[in-house]
Amino acid sequence: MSTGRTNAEIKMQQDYKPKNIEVVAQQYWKEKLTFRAKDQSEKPKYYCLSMFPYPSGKLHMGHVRNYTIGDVLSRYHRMKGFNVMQPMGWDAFGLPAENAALANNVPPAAWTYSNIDVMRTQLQSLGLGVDWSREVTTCKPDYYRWEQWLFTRLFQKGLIYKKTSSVNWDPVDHTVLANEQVIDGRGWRSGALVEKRDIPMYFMRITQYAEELLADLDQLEGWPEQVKTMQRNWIGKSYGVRFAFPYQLDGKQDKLWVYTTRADTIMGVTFVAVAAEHPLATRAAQGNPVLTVFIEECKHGGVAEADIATMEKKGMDTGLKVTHPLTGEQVPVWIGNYVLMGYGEGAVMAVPAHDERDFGFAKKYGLPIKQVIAKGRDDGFGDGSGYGGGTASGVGSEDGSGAGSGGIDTPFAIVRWQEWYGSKVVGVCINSGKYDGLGYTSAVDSIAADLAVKGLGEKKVQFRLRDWGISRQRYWGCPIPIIHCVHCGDVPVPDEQLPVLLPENVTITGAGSPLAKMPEFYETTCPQCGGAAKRETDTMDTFVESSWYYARYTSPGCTTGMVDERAQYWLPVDQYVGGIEHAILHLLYARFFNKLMRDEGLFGETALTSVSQGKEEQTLRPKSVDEPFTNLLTQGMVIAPTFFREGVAGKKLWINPADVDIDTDSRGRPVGAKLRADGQPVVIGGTEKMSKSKNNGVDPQVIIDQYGADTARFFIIFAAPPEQTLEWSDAGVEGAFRFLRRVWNFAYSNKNEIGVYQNRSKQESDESYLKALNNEQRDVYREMHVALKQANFDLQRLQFNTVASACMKILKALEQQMVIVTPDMNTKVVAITKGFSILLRLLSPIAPHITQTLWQELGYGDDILSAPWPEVDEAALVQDEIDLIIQVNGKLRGKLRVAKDADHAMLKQLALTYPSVEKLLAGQAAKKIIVVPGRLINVVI
Ligand code: ANZ
Ligand code: ZN
Repeated sequence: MSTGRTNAEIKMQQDYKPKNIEVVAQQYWKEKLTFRAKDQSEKPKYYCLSMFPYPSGKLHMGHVRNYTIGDVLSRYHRMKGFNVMQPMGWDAFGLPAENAALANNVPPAAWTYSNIDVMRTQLQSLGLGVDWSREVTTCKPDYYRWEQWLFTRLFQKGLIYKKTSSVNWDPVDHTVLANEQVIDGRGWRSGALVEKRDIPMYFMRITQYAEELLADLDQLEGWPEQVKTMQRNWIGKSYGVRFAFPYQLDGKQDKLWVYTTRADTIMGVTFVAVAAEHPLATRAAQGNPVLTVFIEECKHGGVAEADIATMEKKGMDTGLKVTHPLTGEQVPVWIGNYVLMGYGEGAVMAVPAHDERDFGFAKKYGLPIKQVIAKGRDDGFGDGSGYGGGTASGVGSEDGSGAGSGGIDTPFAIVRWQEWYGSKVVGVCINSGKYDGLGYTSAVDSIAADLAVKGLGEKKVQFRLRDWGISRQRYWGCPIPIIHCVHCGDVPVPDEQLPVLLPENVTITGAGSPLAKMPEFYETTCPQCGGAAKRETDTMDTFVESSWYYARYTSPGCTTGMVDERAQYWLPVDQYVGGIEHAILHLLYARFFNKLMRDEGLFGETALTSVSQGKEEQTLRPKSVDEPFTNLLTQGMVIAPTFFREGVAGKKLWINPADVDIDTDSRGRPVGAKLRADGQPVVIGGTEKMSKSKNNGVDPQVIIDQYGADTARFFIIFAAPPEQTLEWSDAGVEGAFRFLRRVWNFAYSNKNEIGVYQNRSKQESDESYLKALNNEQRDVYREMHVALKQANFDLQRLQFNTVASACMKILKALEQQMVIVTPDMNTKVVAITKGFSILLRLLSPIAPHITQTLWQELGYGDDILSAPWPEVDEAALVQDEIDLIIQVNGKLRGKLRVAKDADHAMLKQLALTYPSVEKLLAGQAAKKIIVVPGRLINVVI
């Protein structure tokens, strides 16, 4: 551990100057290739991945938090003896580059690459232990080439197919708009009313993996429950009945199919509701202008499911009637805007007594409501407690919360299904003829059987999950490798013609995709017949690139495929760190891609065994990699105060916190704020997520320039546990800096003592010194190890904030150690040298630069990262002496240190001879002596 300096006099900088030392430490890591991960090792592997950034041009605080957390984990595991890999890259395709191109007249490629250069430098200045030799840039052909390769494989397998689908069309700009480019139903640039257009698009058959994507969530023990629930709801498996209402129209017999999860309520149907796009709606609108107008209106609503969930319920009678399959009654057919064409059959049996959407609809339009499920205690939901929450009910929204559930004021038991396929009984049928008295399961069974006899229905499992439309009519994305031939149809681009290169030097006009206007791009020949053919000009959804980058990091430079055999060593990712906003789509798509790649045979089949740290330990691996991310940490948001002034027409002008001075009252609470520039007051808004729109972002670069990366990192880790919201505080940053400066100052004041010890420790054992500690020194030594023990425990459960506070406690203990009066300097030196070495190592994942520098300067060693993780001195934790409180008549009179196992007779004796007790007794005998073991002795006189 010691570098064996011979010169006792250690020269080091007196003041903590983060700028100087951080550059030096970073240079050291760079030269030593410290973070270059080895694809083979005797150590167990630890693949630590943080979600890669979109190269917008500048790091924001959310990035800094994400990457600091990942880096703490990486460095900690490294010191714990793992073979660590922490890569970084760029999610480089996407719309903002096209928007920036329009605004600044630079090609998206040039804009993106220059942003990457800026952000790489910023990331490096944070001191992240990243293996940059594995950098992935998704807009580069060496990456997307393999995405195209996989596309062609999936296309041939039928896992990618073409289908006509609706998009947002801007009739003025003649372009397709992404959902986020539609603002209040209008195009973001043109302001024109957006229309829906049907165009052919490519879809990935993710529904084929729905069952596995759902089932495998159970094996993800290292994922937050909340994220798994959101995924389950998104996949939305439901068990129900598909059945038909027969009808006669235009002299023909036909059937209107519906899907229900509540077949037990079939006798309570009072109308049927169909989606506006349903063929029956179209048919009913023939010659009915009012209905036609209504249908058009419905079609103008958003395409997103979430919009539909929150929309006001609207409907219109079609005038058509269908026959109830069990009662034979005539039932009216309505168009309802809450019915989705893309789900189930695009039609529902409406049971207003027991479905809240139907209920609202029936109330609004005066339709009958017929109760068919008994309410009250026996149904278990009589108090309304069973509504909503936690099931896949309602229409899934992006946050997975479901929609529209919640108690409403109704006399009936409106119940969403709850784990009904388990044992839970939802209610008992009433007013349902032969089904009266049946519970949920038996009612559904017998109703499904009766429908089946008539050939009108059967039980059906259904998923909410839709196939993934990946075509985008955009330029800055991965070209879809398809060639359209009039003779041969859609032909995948052959391997030897990959990649289909995206031209990088283009002019973006905002009207239509540039690719569709470049004959040099789209004119080609058919790979099958050799005739003239046209290349597809759509590109892929950028979620495709982010679905497999984690795998590509394992195989940098691989030119033979998406990955090579190195993937088998590194996968799955041991720890994934990122924002909760990706809880559904990104994580689901990445899980899906993992399964696609596995089924393509890319992860091999061999079971690997490895030797860990010299031990004959067998790391058993599954036959192949089923899931990409073993553990998931979703970090909380970074929030900050907001400030504004009212502008014209009440428009808020947001002011950056950095430009504001805050006035506080005597207790430090803010009472007002002024703009520094003009000294005039500004309004204090709420504390909100750092964002451009509220102008409350703190620029990480400013913090790094002013205080150094270690301070930024320490503050971020200290201020909140990783999963929780972190409130930005300038005072907190100051505090972090002051702490690190104290660490530096402590090192500087004790550099020579520590230096002396480093030389001597080679000859003498520590044991004797530790034994020589006096009581006071021993207490402080123990405090330090108690803090270390807690920190090691907290590291295991990812509570890094308390690790930071343990570092503070240890420094305090060391400072105390220094001022304890003792004639024996040797013990003091050994205590602080060993103690400071613990502090430096514990602190190093959080503040890597200062700790690396001091480790070297004080002669502890060359590279702190290769030092062993500090372990607790368990012996120090055992307290052989304790302090007891001494009371006289219940009043505190002093403290007494005794041997932990002293018996009562001994304790009583000690209490009576305690000076202040002796004085009060004044020679008299005590009436009684009460001993509370481990706590106090009360002398009654
Ligand atoms: C009658 C009923 C009665 C329903 C009741 C629920 C409660 P999940 O569970 O999400 O799969 N539904 C079916 N297709 C629909 C569509 N295209 N658009 C909107 N809603 C649709 O949802 C299944 C339930 O959602 C079905 O069960 C149906 O309403 C409705 F007390 O049928 B139910
Ligand atoms: Zn052809």
